[in-house]
Amino acid sequence: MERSLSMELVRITEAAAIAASKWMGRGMKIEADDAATTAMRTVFDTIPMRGVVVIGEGEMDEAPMLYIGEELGTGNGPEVDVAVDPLEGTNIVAAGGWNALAVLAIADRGNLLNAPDMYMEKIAVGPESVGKIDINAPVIDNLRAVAKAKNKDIEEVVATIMDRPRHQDIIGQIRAAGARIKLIDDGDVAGAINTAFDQTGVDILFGTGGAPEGVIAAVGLKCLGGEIQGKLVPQNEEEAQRCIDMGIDVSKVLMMEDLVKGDDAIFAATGVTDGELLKGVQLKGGFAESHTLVMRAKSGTIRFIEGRHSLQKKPNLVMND
Ligand code: VTB
Ligand code: MG
Ligand code: MG
Repeated sequence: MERSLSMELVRITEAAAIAASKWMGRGMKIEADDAATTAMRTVFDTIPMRGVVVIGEGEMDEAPMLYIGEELGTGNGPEVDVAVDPLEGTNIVAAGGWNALAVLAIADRGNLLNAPDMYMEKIAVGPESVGKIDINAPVIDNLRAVAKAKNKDIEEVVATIMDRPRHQDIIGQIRAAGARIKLIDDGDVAGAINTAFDQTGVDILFGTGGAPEGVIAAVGLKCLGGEIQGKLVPQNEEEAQRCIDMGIDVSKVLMMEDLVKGDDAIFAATGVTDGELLKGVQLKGGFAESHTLVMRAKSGTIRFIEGRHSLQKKPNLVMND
């Protein structure tokens, strides 16, 4: 995979984030998602690659989604698996909240888990705590392991978890252990990635969110030298059957290599709304500013890229609806 693809991916997530940002706080999550998806597809198809969507936004008849199996790119260049979430946090954008991202990841063909669209229980940490967590261990053991790895008292550890009734038990266990919590409304890709960046103040992610988001976060954490573990949590017979059909044993913990094989992978995310790690898009009258994180697992390079986009020269950036 060419390393120059990294910069091309930045152009894609920038376009999606700028398009979605137009809908911030307007209470219209579907419009925001459509804008991001359309922008993402438009830029993707100018990029020299032979991509196939393995983590996407539904099935073929659910256009305008980037659907699983859709081919992306010009049809020349490297053969890659593509995982997209054009707008990770549609509700966040609708409410003008925190941590919405336009995000995508690519890997060599066949290297991303084709995770079904269902829930995944997750635990994620940054580099210091790699190899020291276990999704099947009690919450307190994982908190102790992270505290030790980071040379902290357990009271200094910050866990992040989505604010959901289904998480009451874990939240109670974190509190009982004496650790602190950052509850988030949505967006566990940002939550997982944030554990690998000191400036976010977050040490560990717990909780159940989307399986597709788990695979995308795994690519990010692979680039960062962090770790995520996941377990699929089918909610009914049909979902359980889908796992069986895909040859996935739901009692098995999905480790980094199960989620993304090897290290030929790239992750890019542009902030749509402000977050701990990335500022959101700002529309400044005539231009838009964007903040993007792009990382390559093979080289371990992590870049923060600030973009300034002329809306005079590129009016389509905000007008693709
Ligand atoms: C999860 C999480 C995502 O939406 O899919 C969540 O992984 C949906 O959770 O990051 P609920 O079913 O509890 O609403 C996000 O937060 C945003 O896409
Ligand atoms: Mg989405
Ligand atoms: Mg999402």
